[in-house]
Amino acid sequence: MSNLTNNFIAGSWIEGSSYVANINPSDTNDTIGQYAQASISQLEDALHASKAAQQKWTETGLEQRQAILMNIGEEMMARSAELGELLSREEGKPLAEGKGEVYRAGQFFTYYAAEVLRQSGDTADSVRAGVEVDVRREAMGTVAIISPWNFPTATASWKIAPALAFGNAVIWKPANLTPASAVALTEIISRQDMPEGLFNLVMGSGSSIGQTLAESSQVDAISFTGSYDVGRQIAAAAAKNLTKFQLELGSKNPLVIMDDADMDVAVAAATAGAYGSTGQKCTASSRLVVHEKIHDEFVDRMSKSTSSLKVGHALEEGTQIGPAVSEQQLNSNLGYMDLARKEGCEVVCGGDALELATPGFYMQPALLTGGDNSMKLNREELFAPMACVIKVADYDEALKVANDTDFGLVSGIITRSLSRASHFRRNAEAGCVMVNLPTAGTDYHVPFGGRKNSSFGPREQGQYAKELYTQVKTSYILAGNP
Ligand code: TAP
Repeated sequence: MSNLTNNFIAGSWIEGSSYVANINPSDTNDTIGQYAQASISQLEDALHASKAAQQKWTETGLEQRQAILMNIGEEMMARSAELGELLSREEGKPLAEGKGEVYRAGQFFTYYAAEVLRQSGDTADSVRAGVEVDVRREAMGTVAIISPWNFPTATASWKIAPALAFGNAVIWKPANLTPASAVALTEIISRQDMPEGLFNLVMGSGSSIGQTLAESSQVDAISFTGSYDVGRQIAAAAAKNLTKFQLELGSKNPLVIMDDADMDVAVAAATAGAYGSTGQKCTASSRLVVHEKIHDEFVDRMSKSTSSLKVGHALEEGTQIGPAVSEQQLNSNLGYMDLARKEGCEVVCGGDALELATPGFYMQPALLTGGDNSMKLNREELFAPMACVIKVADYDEALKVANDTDFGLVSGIITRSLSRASHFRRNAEAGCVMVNLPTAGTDYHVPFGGRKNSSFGPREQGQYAKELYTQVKTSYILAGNP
């Protein structure tokens, strides 16, 4: 077998017990490489090495730690064109999105490089005379990071960067569908002057390596992004060892479009939110909750916008919608199209599989109308380039429909009314709210996360990340003669 790529364990690139092929979803004739699958004993080696390395890392000067994170971030930004192309080749998102993702991932490292130096704690007098109190944060120890394929570099980076910045060792299990991006990031990290074993890449299947990692008593904290079902398994595994954990899971984000909306803003936000990254975004808006007064005009304009999107090979100039990430994902999308028809929706445009010049998992983005919020289509996460319009009579109904979901990651509204926007912002049952913006598109210096079944545990990103990656210690010091 040629083009073998290995895991990075205890400071060395280690051959796998087996290898899996990484196939380009835009062209299934293109095999990107063969990627190592770690054995359970290799995972144990990584866990073992992480312990001593983490101890050394806490003793590493802050400026060195800061410089290492800065180096990683700057290299990623400088190489975003090259690494973005690799990401788009294996994941299928259009080239501009792939490059943008790698650049953003670099920004997570440079942001957390700065956070290394933001050292603060509390001091207080004890209630006992002559005793002082010192409250500070310390690293958790070894952190397990389990990440999905849809943002293979950014999601991992917003976990790895704070984990290292706050003094932890990392064991990273990326998704098996996007190993090339994981290896590219690891290769950059592997060249840094860090203790051997501080950062470990253990590629392998979720059910084997992922599950064993989550169950390990050697892990001090777990950060997981992925599906709701797997998230519950992680939670059960973590609970057995009382391991601290955080979950970012599924979603069913609504975009409300009111009768006073700027129609250009509404169509642009709905198009970007519903179809960007082929709908494979946890922040995608698959429910378009539209006021009846502007329903027909919106559907007409949205139909034109949706039909004009160019579906194509991720690396081809002009492509706006790439393929689904895998055959399984495409079949799931087409299954949801069948369900939409069975449940009584009208297909305004799109929804069919496409055959293009290269064999890939292509589908026309679909716009559906006649939707009801109780339909299975409007209850389950699709992860597809599909959006369903749900007609409502007024703002109160719109808010009710928007909140009527088991999930709560992002909720958006398009309106010119400040009072409606303010009311929506206060009453939307979601972790993130967007006003006159697409539901997708968040920053790196502020918290990110959801409510209900979308998230569990501390928020990610910005300074809030320290809630997962650190633990608080309160010390009492007898300072002098009482
Ligand atoms: P999952 O199937 O849940 O996979 C996520 C990761 O978990 C992968 O690395 C997977 O490994 C691993 N995994 C699978 N089974 C496991 C187990 N039993 N124990 C430990 N790890 C296991 O999700 P996905 O299909 O990759 O991603 C799509 C889902 O992620 C969607 O539901 C989406 O909403 C969610 N997502 C959420 C967010 C946020 S921030 N809320 C962001 C992006 C995606 P393998 O795939 O390699 O087997």
